[in-house]
Amino acid sequence: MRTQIAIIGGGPAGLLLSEILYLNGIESIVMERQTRQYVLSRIRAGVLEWGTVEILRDAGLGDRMDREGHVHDGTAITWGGDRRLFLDIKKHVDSQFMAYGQTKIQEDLDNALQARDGAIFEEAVDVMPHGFDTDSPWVTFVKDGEEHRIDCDFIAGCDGFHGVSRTVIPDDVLREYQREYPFGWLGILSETPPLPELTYCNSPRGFALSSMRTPMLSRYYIQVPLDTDIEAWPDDRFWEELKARYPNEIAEQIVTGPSIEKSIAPLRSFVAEPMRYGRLFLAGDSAHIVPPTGAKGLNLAVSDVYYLSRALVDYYDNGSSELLDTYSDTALHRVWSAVRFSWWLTTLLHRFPDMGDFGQRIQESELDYLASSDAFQAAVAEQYAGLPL
Ligand code: RFL
Ligand code: PHB
Repeated sequence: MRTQIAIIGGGPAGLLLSEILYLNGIESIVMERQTRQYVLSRIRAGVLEWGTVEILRDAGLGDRMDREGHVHDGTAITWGGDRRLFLDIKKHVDSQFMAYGQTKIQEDLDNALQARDGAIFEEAVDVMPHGFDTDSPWVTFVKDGEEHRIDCDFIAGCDGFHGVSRTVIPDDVLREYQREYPFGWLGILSETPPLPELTYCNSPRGFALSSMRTPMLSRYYIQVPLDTDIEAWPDDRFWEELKARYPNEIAEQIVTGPSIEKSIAPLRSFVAEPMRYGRLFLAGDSAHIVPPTGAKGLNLAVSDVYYLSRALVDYYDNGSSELLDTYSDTALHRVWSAVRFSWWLTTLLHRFPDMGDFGQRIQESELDYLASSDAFQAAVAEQYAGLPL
């Protein structure tokens, strides 16, 4: 087989890239390790920056998002047992964000791919990029026991943190930067009405977050130690701990019910540089991971795809390699900014094992300052909303 762009990974980065390339007359083939059902059922992100909303609209993926997504002017933060700040993004930087689940984006991308009869191999095993340091790269994989080879012009590594693409870049080229946090997030989904605002919570008992998917679907998270056994967290215990972390007035508004999903995710910051090696380009979680506190992971995957698709379109339309050559630097500039913001917000809102009462008071003092300073709020709002592309 032959195509222009071989895309490894059919998550949001891979499928969005394939869609934008298609709209620009560029052919691609996607190779995805998992089954379609598995990919469609993963519960992950919920918050879209406005830049992401516009990129999805431009790719023809805006219809259901605009119907079912919820536009928010800002987000709430609580701390100190009774304090609450509404960080007004609209007021400070004239932007908004959209609450719309990644699960739905994945469905929308899948529907768009099916509608155009786009090329995808699901359950592709042993996917391996080759020859990316030459002008004629190719990818091999096994599907239903049969070996396949796809020759291409470029390879896009959109295969997430545990993918193969990053690992084939030689050790003396690839630099990796990493921080692992000493906790994870225990998340549940429940068919109950959410709090009206996304509400981040700093508490001496640990971080909590109240988020939403639809008016009847809530998403809640609590910080837990890394060695937590999910079996030790039946729903009753989860709700009790969640409410104990929020100020009473907010805890009273939380509507509890049975969970329909429950999972634990570790928190990590990670960046791999460069994001390009020869004709292999990394995009999304294959090149970087942020802790979910800043809601940046999916948004970065989308901005990477924006930069990469723009560069590929310029290459095919105008014969210019300039944007391909600057892709890694351009993408990494935005990545590091989001990595720093996510690290900062994580550090401000979580309970670290060694921080003690002193560390708790320092966090509360910083949050008090945030509440008192329009300038500080504007800076945080600007970063939460997402810097311009
Ligand atoms: P994905 O989604 O991991 O998709 C990669 C795909 O590649 C496949 N794959 C392979 N295919 C072929 N061969 C191989 N060798 C392969 N290895 C892997 C995988 O099966 C998969 O289908 O990466 P992508 O596309 O870069 O997208 C990234 C986002 O999924 C991720 O950044 C976000 O979910 C992060 N995130 C959030 N981001 C936000 O912007 N806003 C949020 O509110 C937000 N909340 C979250 C989050 C992530 C969370 N978890 C579970 C880590 C909340 C949580 C709890
Ligand atoms: C979510 O709704 O899953 C979510 C929202 C905001 C975050 C992280 C996750 O910062």
